[in-house]
Amino acid sequence: MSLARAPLAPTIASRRPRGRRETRVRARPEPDDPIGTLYDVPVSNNGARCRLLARWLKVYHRIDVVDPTSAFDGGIKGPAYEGINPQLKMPALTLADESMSLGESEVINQYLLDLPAGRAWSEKRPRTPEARAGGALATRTHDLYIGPIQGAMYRGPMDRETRATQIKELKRQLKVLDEIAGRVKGRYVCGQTKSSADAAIFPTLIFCDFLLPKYFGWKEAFGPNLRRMYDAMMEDVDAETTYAEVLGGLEAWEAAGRFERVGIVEDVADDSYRWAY
Ligand SMILES: N[C@@H](CCC(=O)N[C@@H](CS)C(=O)NCC(=O)O)C(=O)O
Repeated sequence: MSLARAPLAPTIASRRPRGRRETRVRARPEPDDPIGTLYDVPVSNNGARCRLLARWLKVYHRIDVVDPTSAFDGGIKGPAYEGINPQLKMPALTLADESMSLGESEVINQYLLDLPAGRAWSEKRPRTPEARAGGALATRTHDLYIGPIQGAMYRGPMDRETRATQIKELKRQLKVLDEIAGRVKGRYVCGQTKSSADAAIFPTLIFCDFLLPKYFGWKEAFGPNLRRMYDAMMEDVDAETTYAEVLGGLEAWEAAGRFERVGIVEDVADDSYRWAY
C-alpha cells in the first residue's frame, strides 16, 4: 500500500467563485428586533440570572417575560410547557421566530451574549483568560454543586436529615465559591468588571442572604469575597431591580407562611441536627 497521500479534495472555499459566500449565515436579530419570550417568575433565581444579564446588555425590552404558571394549562408541569422545556423548569426562552426554545439559564445567557449586543458588551470587558476561567469556574460550581441543593433553604416537605445534610453541604459549597470569587482582584467575580458570572451567582446569594441567617441561624450567609461582589451589585441599578424582584418573591413566600408550611421552622427547632454555621 502506498503511503503517498492522495491529493486533498478541493475545499469548499477553493471551489467557490471568488467574492461569493458559500454558506449563508442565518441572520442574527437586528438591534431592536424582539428576541423572544422568557418564561419565568420574579422569585426564580435562575430566571433572574437571565433578566439581570438582559438588563446589562440593554436587551431586556426586546424580551417578553411571561409567567408560565398562568400561560400554560398545568403550568410548568403540564404537557404544553413540556414542549418548551422538557425538564419542566424555568426559565426557558422561546425565540421570536419560534425556531427554538432554550432551557437552562446559563445557555440562555450564552445565547444573549452571542447576539450583537452581547458581543459588544463582552468586548468591553477587559478580562484576562485567567479571569474568564475564574468566572466560568464560579458559574459551573454554582450550577453543578449549589443549584441541586439550594432547595433545602425553601422546599418541603423534605426528610429532615436530608435537609440538614444539604444545608451543611451548602455551607461547604459557598466557601468553595467564596474562594473562587477571591482569585482575581476586584469587586466582581472576574475582577474589575461585572460579567455573566456575577449575573449567575448574585440571585442565589439573595436567597442565601435572606434565608440562612433568618431561618437557619447563620451569622453570615457567605464569605468576604462574595460579600464584596454582593455589595457591588447593590450599587448597580439593574442588579437592584433584579434584587427587588427576587426579594419581593421571598417576602411573599414568607407572608404566605411558606417556611412554616414546608417544615423548615419545625426542622430547625430540632436541635439534634446542626443548622447554623
Ligand atoms: N439548571 C436549571 C435549573 C432550573 C430550575 O431549577 N428552575 C427552578 C426555578 S429557579 C424551577 O423551575 N423550579 C420548579 C420545579 O423544579 O418544580 C437552570 O439553570 O435553568
